[in-house]
Amino acid sequence: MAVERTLLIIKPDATAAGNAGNILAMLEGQGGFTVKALRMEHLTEKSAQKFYEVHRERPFYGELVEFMTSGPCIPMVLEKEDAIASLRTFIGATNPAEAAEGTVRKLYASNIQNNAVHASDSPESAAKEIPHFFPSMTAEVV
Ligand code: FUP
Repeated sequence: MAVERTLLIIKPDATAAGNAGNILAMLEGQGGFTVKALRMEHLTEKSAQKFYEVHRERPFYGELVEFMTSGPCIPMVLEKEDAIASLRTFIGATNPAEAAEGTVRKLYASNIQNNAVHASDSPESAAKEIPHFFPSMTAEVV
């Protein structure tokens, strides 16, 4: 299986709750992901709107943008073999009520909106999302 890069965001809820360190330790330790880039950033409305553009017609889009701009978040680029799919499994289902035991969202998410983390859902998403936060980087493993 190929080594890949993916984008993870520790969302404003988990950052404000002081869970960033524990989540990062899980990702690096048990998850075996390598951190290739990481930053803390308070998203502007324009940036959050662009990031979640695929959801702009969904009823929760406005609230999602409001939540994502409510405080600082911590975007990072993670690398590992099969990183994209394996990170999605590692974080658990979007709705924490449906997330498997031991996943990041089971441990740290409050509800379907305040769900602690985001992870790219496909190679196409990773290719767009990595440069959104890290303009000098791509999804290509170098
Ligand atoms: P995911 O890829 O797991 O982040 O989930 P989705 O692409 O389905 O949804 C993107 C984000 O929209 C989720 F992280 C949270 C938010 N969302 C809501 O706020 N309400 C909903 O009913 C569904 C999703």
